[in-house]
Amino acid sequence: MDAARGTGVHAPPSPPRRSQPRPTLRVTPRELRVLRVLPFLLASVAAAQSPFATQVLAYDPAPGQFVQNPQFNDPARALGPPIGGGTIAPDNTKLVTLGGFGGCLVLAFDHRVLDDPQNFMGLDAIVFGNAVYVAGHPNRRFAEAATIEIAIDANNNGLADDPWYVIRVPQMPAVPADWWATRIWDDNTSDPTNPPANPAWIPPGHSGTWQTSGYFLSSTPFAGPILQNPLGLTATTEAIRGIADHTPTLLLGDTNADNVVDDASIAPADFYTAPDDPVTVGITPRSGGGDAFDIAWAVDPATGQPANLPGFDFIRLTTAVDAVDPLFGEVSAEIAGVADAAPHRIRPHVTVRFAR
Ligand SMILES: [Ca+2]
Ligand SMILES: [Ca+2]
Ligand SMILES: [Ca+2]
Ligand SMILES: [Ca+2]
Repeated sequence: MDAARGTGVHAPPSPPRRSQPRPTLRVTPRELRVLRVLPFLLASVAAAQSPFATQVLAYDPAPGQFVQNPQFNDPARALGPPIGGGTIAPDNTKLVTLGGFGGCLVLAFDHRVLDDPQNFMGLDAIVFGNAVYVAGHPNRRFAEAATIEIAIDANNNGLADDPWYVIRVPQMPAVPADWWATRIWDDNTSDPTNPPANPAWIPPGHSGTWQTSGYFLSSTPFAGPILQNPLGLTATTEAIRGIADHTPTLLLGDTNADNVVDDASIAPADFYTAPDDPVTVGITPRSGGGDAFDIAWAVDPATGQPANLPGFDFIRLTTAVDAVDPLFGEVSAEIAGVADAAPHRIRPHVTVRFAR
């Protein structure tokens, strides 16, 4: 910001201009080489316009209470920056529901998201949902888990038809494929053999019998609508990380997670690209919240071995729980956006000390 603008402070009058000899610009051969490539460098920077996902490649929600609701079934709501509601109550104005188990969304960026060691804690991307703390308690959340998978456009055709690698959640088995599961649905709501039991829960475009698949986070702590830290209510370390719709999305400009905006002028592209430390309970100062992950956490689901991806072009988010709560309805992830994390925005654990 230009602090002097509009303050009524006047600059002193300029001295009369005198004709001066034009300075000679001296450049070394090395500097000349840099100047020659500068226009190309600037053009490549201009080509990467958005730190947020820009394209929906697929959207196939599983049955759920919001899948026919236009407020929640438009996948374009996952593009661009999220709209956060804070830690107590979500903002539901910019979300897309994935519905029940196996419902999924595939997004792309206008550039490759890189595994960048310059990023805070090596965290490369952030997924935003509408999770909140239960009564403000950071170890108890209303959270509806979705697994995160990433892929690189290995065959370079612009399509997400390449191998998917799963972001490893600590609770997953050594071979994540062991938790891959399929759920059968049908549109006969009077026959309890296959869900759903409510015709309003059938996603548009589906009829007869069909199925969805995903990694099934079957047991405690994931199954219910309230997700509690397995390390206990006084824990300072997160036992769960690497899933989406787990950490609240803060109000834009709330730099200390107290639901009061501190910096009303910050841009979403700055605020929602600063990752939260996913290992520490609570939200890192100056982060916008959401669930950050390191591309290095991605593994080959068939072997459990690291995928060693240099980056990703596509991200797939899939509801990973299969539960219907009598009060809250089906447990289904909602997504508000995905960000490419910005390097060096946060250094909360680094204290710079000068030698005496
Ligand atoms: Ca990384
Ligand atoms: Ca491809
Ligand atoms: Ca605040
Ligand atoms: Ca955290």
